[in-house]
Amino acid sequence: MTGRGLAVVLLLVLARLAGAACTTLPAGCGVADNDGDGCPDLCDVCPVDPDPDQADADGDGVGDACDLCPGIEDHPTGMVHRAKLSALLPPAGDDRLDLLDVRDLEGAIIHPEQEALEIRLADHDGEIVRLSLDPAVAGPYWVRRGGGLRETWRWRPPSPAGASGIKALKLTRKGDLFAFKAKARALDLSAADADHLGVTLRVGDDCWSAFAPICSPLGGGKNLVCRR
Ligand SMILES: [Ca+2]
Ligand SMILES: [Ca+2]
Ligand SMILES: [Ca+2]
Ligand SMILES: [Ca+2]
Repeated sequence: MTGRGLAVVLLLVLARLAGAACTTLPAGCGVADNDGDGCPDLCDVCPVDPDPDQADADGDGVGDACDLCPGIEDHPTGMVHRAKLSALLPPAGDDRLDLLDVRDLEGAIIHPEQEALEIRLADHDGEIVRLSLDPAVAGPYWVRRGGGLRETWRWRPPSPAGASGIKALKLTRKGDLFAFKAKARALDLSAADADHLGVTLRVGDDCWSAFAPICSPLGGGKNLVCRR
Protein backbone atom coordinates (compact mmCIF):
# COMPACT_ATOMS: atom_id res chain seq x y z
CA MET A 1 0.00 0.00 0.00
CA THR A 2 1.30 3.46 -0.85
CA GLY A 3 1.88 6.10 1.83
CA ARG A 4 -1.07 8.09 0.53
CA GLY A 5 -3.30 5.05 0.48
CA LEU A 6 -2.28 4.18 4.02
CA ALA A 7 -3.04 7.72 5.20
CA VAL A 8 -6.51 7.63 3.65
CA VAL A 9 -7.26 4.24 5.19
CA LEU A 10 -6.10 5.51 8.58
CA LEU A 11 -8.40 8.52 8.30
CA LEU A 12 -11.31 6.27 7.38
CA VAL A 13 -10.52 4.07 10.36
CA LEU A 14 -10.45 7.18 12.57
CA ALA A 15 -13.85 8.19 11.21
CA ARG A 16 -15.12 4.69 12.02
CA LEU A 17 -13.82 4.89 15.58
CA ALA A 18 -15.27 8.37 16.03
CA GLY A 19 -18.76 7.28 15.09
CA ALA A 20 -18.38 9.58 12.09
CA ALA A 21 -21.04 12.19 12.88
CA CYS A 22 -20.12 15.09 10.61
CA THR A 23 -20.31 17.55 13.47
CA THR A 24 -17.53 15.80 15.42
CA LEU A 25 -14.98 14.89 12.76
CA PRO A 26 -11.40 14.08 13.68
CA ALA A 27 -8.73 16.41 12.30
CA GLY A 28 -7.40 15.71 8.83
CA CYS A 29 -10.65 15.03 7.00
CA GLY A 30 -9.86 17.65 4.35
CA VAL A 31 -12.46 19.83 2.66
CA ALA A 32 -13.35 17.88 -0.51
CA ASP A 33 -17.00 16.80 -0.26
CA ASN A 34 -17.92 15.04 -3.49
CA ASP A 35 -21.47 14.11 -2.57
CA GLY A 36 -22.23 17.51 -1.03
CA ASP A 37 -23.70 16.18 2.20
CA GLY A 38 -21.51 18.31 4.46
CA CYS A 39 -19.20 15.47 5.46
CA PRO A 40 -15.74 15.59 3.80
CA ASP A 41 -14.85 12.62 1.58
CA LEU A 42 -12.07 11.29 3.79
CA CYS A 43 -14.38 10.99 6.81
CA ASP A 44 -17.68 10.30 5.05
CA VAL A 45 -19.11 6.84 5.83
CA CYS A 46 -20.44 6.83 2.23
CA PRO A 47 -18.21 9.24 0.27
CA VAL A 48 -20.27 9.09 -2.92
CA ASP A 49 -23.79 8.75 -1.46
CA PRO A 50 -25.39 11.84 0.09
CA ASP A 51 -26.14 10.82 3.68
CA PRO A 52 -25.93 13.87 5.92
CA ASP A 53 -27.14 11.87 8.94
CA GLN A 54 -24.21 9.42 8.48
CA ALA A 55 -26.53 6.63 9.63
CA ASP A 56 -24.61 3.40 10.22
CA ALA A 57 -26.85 0.92 12.00
CA ASP A 58 -24.25 -1.85 12.30
CA GLY A 59 -21.49 0.58 13.30
CA ASP A 60 -18.86 -0.75 10.91
CA GLY A 61 -17.92 2.59 9.37
CA VAL A 62 -19.81 1.93 6.13
CA GLY A 63 -23.00 3.98 6.11
CA ASP A 64 -26.45 2.50 5.63
CA ALA A 65 -26.71 4.30 2.28
CA CYS A 66 -23.90 2.20 0.77
CA ASP A 67 -23.67 -0.89 3.02
CA LEU A 68 -24.31 -4.08 1.03
CA CYS A 69 -23.83 -6.11 4.22
CA PRO A 70 -26.32 -4.53 6.65
CA GLY A 71 -26.03 -6.04 10.11
CA ILE A 72 -22.61 -7.50 9.34
CA GLU A 73 -19.25 -5.83 9.89
CA ASP A 74 -17.62 -4.85 6.62
CA HIS A 75 -13.91 -5.09 5.97
CA PRO A 76 -12.00 -1.78 6.28
CA THR A 77 -12.49 0.63 3.41
CA GLY A 78 -9.80 0.69 0.72
CA MET A 79 -8.89 2.51 -2.47
CA VAL A 80 -9.61 1.78 -6.13
CA HIS A 81 -6.31 1.27 -7.93
CA ARG A 82 -7.79 1.93 -11.37
CA ALA A 83 -11.14 1.98 -13.13
CA LYS A 84 -12.09 2.65 -16.73
CA LEU A 85 -15.66 3.00 -18.00
CA SER A 86 -16.11 3.47 -21.75
CA ALA A 87 -18.70 4.04 -24.51
CA LEU A 88 -20.64 6.27 -22.12
CA LEU A 89 -22.08 8.53 -24.85
CA PRO A 90 -25.32 7.53 -26.67
CA PRO A 91 -26.55 5.08 -27.79
CA ALA A 92 -27.44 3.68 -24.38
CA GLY A 93 -26.76 0.06 -23.56
CA ASP A 94 -23.35 -0.28 -25.18
CA ASP A 95 -21.47 1.01 -22.12
CA ARG A 96 -18.60 -1.05 -20.81
CA LEU A 97 -16.76 -1.45 -17.56
CA ASP A 98 -13.40 -2.07 -19.22
CA LEU A 99 -11.57 -2.46 -15.95
CA LEU A 100 -12.21 -2.27 -12.26
CA ASP A 101 -9.03 -2.98 -10.28
CA VAL A 102 -9.24 -2.80 -6.50
CA ARG A 103 -6.28 -3.80 -4.35
CA ASP A 104 -4.93 -3.76 -0.81
CA LEU A 105 -8.15 -4.94 0.82
CA GLU A 106 -8.34 -7.12 3.91
CA GLY A 107 -8.20 -10.84 3.18
CA ALA A 108 -11.07 -13.20 3.96
CA ILE A 109 -12.08 -16.79 3.37
CA ILE A 110 -14.66 -16.82 0.59
CA HIS A 111 -16.41 -19.36 -1.58
CA PRO A 112 -17.63 -17.42 -4.63
CA GLU A 113 -18.72 -20.61 -6.38
CA GLN A 114 -21.29 -21.12 -3.60
CA GLU A 115 -22.11 -17.53 -2.53
CA ALA A 116 -24.01 -14.63 -4.06
CA LEU A 117 -21.76 -11.91 -5.43
CA GLU A 118 -22.62 -8.24 -5.99
CA ILE A 119 -20.64 -5.31 -7.33
CA ARG A 120 -22.04 -1.80 -6.82
CA LEU A 121 -20.77 1.36 -8.47
CA ALA A 122 -21.97 4.75 -7.26
CA ASP A 123 -21.16 8.41 -7.60
CA HIS A 124 -22.58 11.56 -6.03
CA ASP A 125 -25.90 11.07 -7.85
CA GLY A 126 -26.28 7.66 -6.26
CA GLU A 127 -26.04 4.14 -7.60
CA ILE A 128 -24.79 3.82 -11.19
CA VAL A 129 -25.15 0.09 -11.53
CA ARG A 130 -25.36 -3.08 -9.46
CA LEU A 131 -24.07 -6.34 -10.93
CA SER A 132 -25.18 -9.62 -9.35
CA LEU A 133 -24.18 -13.22 -9.78
CA ASP A 134 -26.41 -16.00 -8.52
CA PRO A 135 -24.25 -18.96 -7.45
CA ALA A 136 -26.85 -21.39 -8.79
CA VAL A 137 -26.15 -20.01 -12.27
CA ALA A 138 -22.59 -18.72 -11.97
CA GLY A 139 -21.15 -21.48 -9.78
CA PRO A 140 -20.01 -23.85 -12.55
CA TYR A 141 -17.91 -21.14 -14.22
CA TRP A 142 -15.64 -20.37 -11.28
CA VAL A 143 -12.12 -21.77 -11.47
CA ARG A 144 -10.14 -21.79 -8.24
CA ARG A 145 -6.39 -22.16 -8.10
CA GLY A 146 -3.95 -22.37 -5.23
CA GLY A 147 -4.76 -22.61 -1.56
CA GLY A 148 -3.24 -21.81 1.78
CA LEU A 149 -1.51 -18.43 1.56
CA ARG A 150 -2.55 -17.66 -2.01
CA GLU A 151 -5.80 -18.43 -3.76
CA THR A 152 -7.24 -17.05 -6.96
CA TRP A 153 -10.70 -17.41 -8.43
CA ARG A 154 -11.43 -16.63 -12.06
CA TRP A 155 -14.88 -16.43 -13.54
CA ARG A 156 -15.71 -16.16 -17.21
CA PRO A 157 -19.21 -17.13 -18.39
CA PRO A 158 -20.12 -18.43 -21.85
CA SER A 159 -22.17 -15.24 -22.35
CA PRO A 160 -22.23 -11.99 -20.32
CA ALA A 161 -25.92 -11.54 -21.20
CA GLY A 162 -27.08 -13.88 -18.45
CA ALA A 163 -24.61 -12.51 -15.90
CA SER A 164 -25.64 -8.85 -15.38
CA GLY A 165 -23.25 -7.99 -18.19
CA ILE A 166 -20.22 -9.29 -16.28
CA LYS A 167 -17.77 -10.93 -18.63
CA ALA A 168 -14.79 -11.57 -16.34
CA LEU A 169 -13.91 -11.52 -12.66
CA LYS A 170 -10.73 -12.32 -10.80
CA LEU A 171 -10.53 -12.50 -7.02
CA THR A 172 -7.16 -12.93 -5.32
CA ARG A 173 -6.35 -13.63 -1.69
CA LYS A 174 -2.70 -13.43 -0.78
CA GLY A 175 -2.15 -13.88 2.93
CA ASP A 176 -4.02 -11.07 4.68
CA LEU A 177 -4.62 -9.13 1.48
CA PHE A 178 -7.46 -9.33 -0.99
CA ALA A 179 -7.91 -7.84 -4.45
CA PHE A 180 -10.40 -8.09 -7.25
CA LYS A 181 -10.75 -7.17 -10.91
CA ALA A 182 -13.94 -6.98 -12.94
CA LYS A 183 -14.95 -6.39 -16.54
CA ALA A 184 -18.48 -5.93 -17.83
CA ARG A 185 -20.34 -4.73 -20.91
CA ALA A 186 -23.84 -4.09 -22.19
CA LEU A 187 -24.61 -1.86 -19.23
CA ASP A 188 -26.22 1.50 -18.70
CA LEU A 189 -23.44 3.51 -17.07
CA SER A 190 -24.68 6.84 -18.40
CA ALA A 191 -25.05 8.22 -14.88
CA ALA A 192 -21.28 7.97 -14.40
CA ASP A 193 -20.29 11.58 -14.96
CA ALA A 194 -18.65 12.44 -11.67
CA ASP A 195 -15.01 12.89 -10.69
CA HIS A 196 -15.21 10.29 -7.93
CA LEU A 197 -16.40 6.69 -7.84
CA GLY A 198 -17.43 4.41 -5.01
CA VAL A 199 -17.21 0.61 -5.33
CA THR A 200 -18.58 -2.13 -3.10
CA LEU A 201 -18.05 -5.87 -3.52
CA ARG A 202 -20.09 -8.44 -1.63
CA VAL A 203 -19.28 -12.16 -1.64
CA GLY A 204 -21.75 -13.92 0.64
CA ASP A 205 -21.49 -12.12 3.99
CA ASP A 206 -18.15 -10.45 3.22
CA CYS A 207 -18.22 -6.85 2.01
CA TRP A 208 -15.44 -4.55 0.87
CA SER A 209 -15.78 -0.89 -0.12
CA ALA A 210 -13.31 1.25 -2.00
CA PHE A 211 -13.18 4.84 -3.14
CA ALA A 212 -11.66 6.30 -6.29
CA PRO A 213 -10.73 9.88 -5.40
CA ILE A 214 -9.59 11.04 -8.83
CA CYS A 215 -11.68 10.34 -11.94
CA SER A 216 -11.49 12.21 -15.26
CA PRO A 217 -13.88 12.21 -18.24
CA LEU A 218 -11.92 11.67 -21.44
CA GLY A 219 -12.77 11.67 -25.13
CA GLY A 220 -15.45 14.35 -24.79
CA GLY A 221 -17.20 12.36 -22.08
CA LYS A 222 -16.96 9.04 -23.87
CA ASN A 223 -14.78 7.49 -21.18
CA LEU A 224 -14.30 7.88 -17.45
CA VAL A 225 -10.92 6.93 -16.03
CA CYS A 226 -10.15 6.75 -12.30
CA ARG A 227 -6.70 6.39 -10.83
CA ARG A 228 -5.34 5.99 -7.40
CA1 LIG B 1 -19.63 13.82 1.70
CA1 LIG C 1 -21.95 10.73 2.10
CA1 LIG D 1 -22.66 -0.13 8.15
CA1 LIG E 1 -22.05 -3.68 7.14
